Amino acid sequence: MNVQVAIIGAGPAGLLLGHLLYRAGIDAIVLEQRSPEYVLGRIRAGVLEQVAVDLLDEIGVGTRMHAEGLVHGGFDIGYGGGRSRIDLHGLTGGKNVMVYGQTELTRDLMDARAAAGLKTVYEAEDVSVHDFDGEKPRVRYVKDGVSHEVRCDFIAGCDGFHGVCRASAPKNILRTYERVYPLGWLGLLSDTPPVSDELIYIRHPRGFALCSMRSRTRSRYYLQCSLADTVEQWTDQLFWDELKRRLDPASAAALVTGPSIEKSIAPLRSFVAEPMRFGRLFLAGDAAHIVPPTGAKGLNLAASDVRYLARGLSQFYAGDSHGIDTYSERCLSRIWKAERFSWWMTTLLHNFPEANPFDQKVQEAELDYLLHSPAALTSLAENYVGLAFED
Ligand code: RFL
Ligand code: PHB
Repeated sequence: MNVQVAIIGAGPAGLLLGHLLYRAGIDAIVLEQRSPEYVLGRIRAGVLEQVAVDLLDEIGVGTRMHAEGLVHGGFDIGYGGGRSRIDLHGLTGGKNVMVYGQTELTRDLMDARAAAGLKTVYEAEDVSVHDFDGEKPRVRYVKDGVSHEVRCDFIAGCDGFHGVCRASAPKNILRTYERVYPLGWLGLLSDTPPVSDELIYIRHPRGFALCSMRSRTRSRYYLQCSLADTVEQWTDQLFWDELKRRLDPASAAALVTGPSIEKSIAPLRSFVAEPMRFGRLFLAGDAAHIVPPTGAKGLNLAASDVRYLARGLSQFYAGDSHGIDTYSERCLSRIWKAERFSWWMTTLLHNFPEANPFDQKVQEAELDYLLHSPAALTSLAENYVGLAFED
């Protein structure tokens, strides 16, 4: 078959790009190696910046998000047995974030794609990308034992960190930058009311913790854990007991516990691949970069990448290649700032096994400075709600 754009991966980046292109009148196919149920079963991001909210509105997919999502104008930092509120709204001149799960956003995009009759091939096996150094790239895949070939103008690699697109980029051009943190996040989802109306990020000598939510009746909690830990070893009871130890006394007393619906351990990593374009192959989202989840930036970066890519491709079909020629550079300028912020927030709030007493004192001083400096608080808030676009 022939299409203008072949999108590899039906995570948030691929589905969002698919719909942006559809709205721009560009014909695309999405190839995904997993089933829809598997994709929806991955419990991940929860916080959307204004840019992601605006994009969903732009493509007419924001109705349920506005009805069910929770607008947050601040969050708390728990420290030294107390809590300090970061007034995002006040510090940024009126900006907020939207708490709406990645699962729900993905479901909305899947539904919109199906309603528009757009083609998505789930459980596509052995996806491979070819000839993207020329003008007529090809993508091959196998579905139900039958081989297929897609001829296209462009390939969008939205296939996540372990995908095939970055792995197919020429090794002499691809450069990667990486930091792996010696710790993980153990996440637990439960149908219990959140402990607080807003998120709480906690620095504690026993390790970081985060109280988040999906709705007024569904909570998402995280605990810093060792990478050697297993989910089986963390019974629900152990999880709740440990969370209570890391919470301030008032929150610990208010915490409602219950059976977990999901539990998983995620490693923490910072990673950037440069450039993000190889001829007619573009990388977007986790395929090109990873941030540790502390700054809530991963999904938002995926949204900003595909915003640039969709605009660049629309311009290309209107006769102007400037947008795709500057795609990599413009994305990376935003990505590195989010990498810096996510690394900083991770360093500020976690308990690093290799930290010596000096490191710990500096970390405490940094937090103390932050919580008492309007300038530092403004910088935190500006980054958390999302940096403005340059164009
Ligand atoms: P995804 O979601 O990984 O989707 C990639 C898709 O590509 C498919 N795929 C292939 N398809 C075909 N052929 C192949 N060879 C393929 N290889 C892979 C995969 O099956 C998958 O469906 O990447 P995408 O679309 O770039 O989206 C990125 C986000 O998922 C990610 O950045 C966020 O979840 C990160 N993240 C957070 N981001 C936020 O903005 N705010 C948050 O609050 C937030 N919290 C989090 C997070 C990530 C977490 N984990 C688990 C790492 C919290 C956690 C715990
Ligand atoms: C989440 O709700 O899953 C979540 C929220 C904020 C983060 C990371 C994850 O920084």
